[in-house]
Amino acid sequence: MPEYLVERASAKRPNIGGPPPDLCQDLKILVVDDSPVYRKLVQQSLAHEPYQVLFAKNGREALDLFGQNQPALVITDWTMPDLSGLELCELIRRDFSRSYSYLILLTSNTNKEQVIEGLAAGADDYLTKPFHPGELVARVGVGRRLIELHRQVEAKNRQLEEMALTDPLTGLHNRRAIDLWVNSQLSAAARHDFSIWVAIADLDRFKNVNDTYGHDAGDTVLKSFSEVLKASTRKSNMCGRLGGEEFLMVLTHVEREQVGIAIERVRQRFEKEEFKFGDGVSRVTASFGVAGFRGPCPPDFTTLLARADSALYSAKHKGRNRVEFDEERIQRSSPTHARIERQDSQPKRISGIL
Ligand code: GH3
Ligand code: MG
Ligand code: MG
Repeated sequence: MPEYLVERASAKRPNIGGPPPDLCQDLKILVVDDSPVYRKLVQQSLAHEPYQVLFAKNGREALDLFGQNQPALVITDWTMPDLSGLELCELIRRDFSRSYSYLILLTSNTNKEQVIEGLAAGADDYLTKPFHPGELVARVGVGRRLIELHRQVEAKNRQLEEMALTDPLTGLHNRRAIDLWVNSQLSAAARHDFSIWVAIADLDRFKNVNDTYGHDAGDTVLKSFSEVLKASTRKSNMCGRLGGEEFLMVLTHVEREQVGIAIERVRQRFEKEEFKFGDGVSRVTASFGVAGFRGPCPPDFTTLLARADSALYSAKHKGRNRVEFDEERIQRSSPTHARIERQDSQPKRISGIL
């Protein structure tokens, strides 16, 4: 068995006053020392602590294990044959900056200048050899508290980031998330030569729903439409709420005909939804405006949106509850793309195409 095998320190002792057990199980400590004696001493010191302990006997092995396991804490010797503990700290800080690990230098060197150098290299703490087992456990405990705080802050940040990109009413992506995604997709579409379509959906005479049945009824309709959208959106595509009763669908890698079919399906599904407001059953419909692009020079998102919006205007103008394509040609980069950019004299009703 390799010497750096993963060892789980004994969990027989009850975890009184410690962190929640699942967090402990999660907490990995990497011990790096070329001396088998010191590896053993550290192992014995942590034997009754509920951590998962990994061992490496040199710096290279430590880096490999670090990459594979992302331990929360590292206890490293200073002087080793390949990488020094100092270099190891520097490399960890440089190459694994996404998540914080607490680094403890274990050194027989008591020279203060070197201690300062070690802390400057990225170590959080140091301990001199020969060490006191209780002190090691206590310092590991300090590191654990700090790492737990880090994890909480990271989780909170992720949550906030998610919230900043989500529409609270429908759980769909909000305008900001849509902007980020579409802009990255527009560049990718130009670089890798695939088509991209945006469709704006606007609920028809939605103000009437609010005015007749109240704002909560309006919200129910918005949520229902978002469910239809989610159910109709493939993984590679995206949908979101632009604001108010306007939604956006983005479809990539498909030709115009398939886009028409997909959006027409959304329109029909929503039209069938029944809402029990007041004494009776109500139905609401939506109108759709679509614009597409394919070629080497992507338009900016605002331009594409404006084209989809003008198609939406046309859908409203022609009686609502329908899908209209913007037929304006943006560019023609090869004959195969001509289908997307075809300029018809009259905008087509999708129901006519189907
Ligand atoms: P059209 O068919 O021309 O689109 O008519 P419309 O009534 O849907 O359009 P209009 O822009 O006149 O009205 C949109 C309404 O959407 C007005 C506003 O009160 C309502 N609205 C916007 N955001 C929300 C929301 O979050 N919840 C609810 N319940 N209503 C909203
Ligand atoms: Mg509107
Ligand atoms: Mg509307």
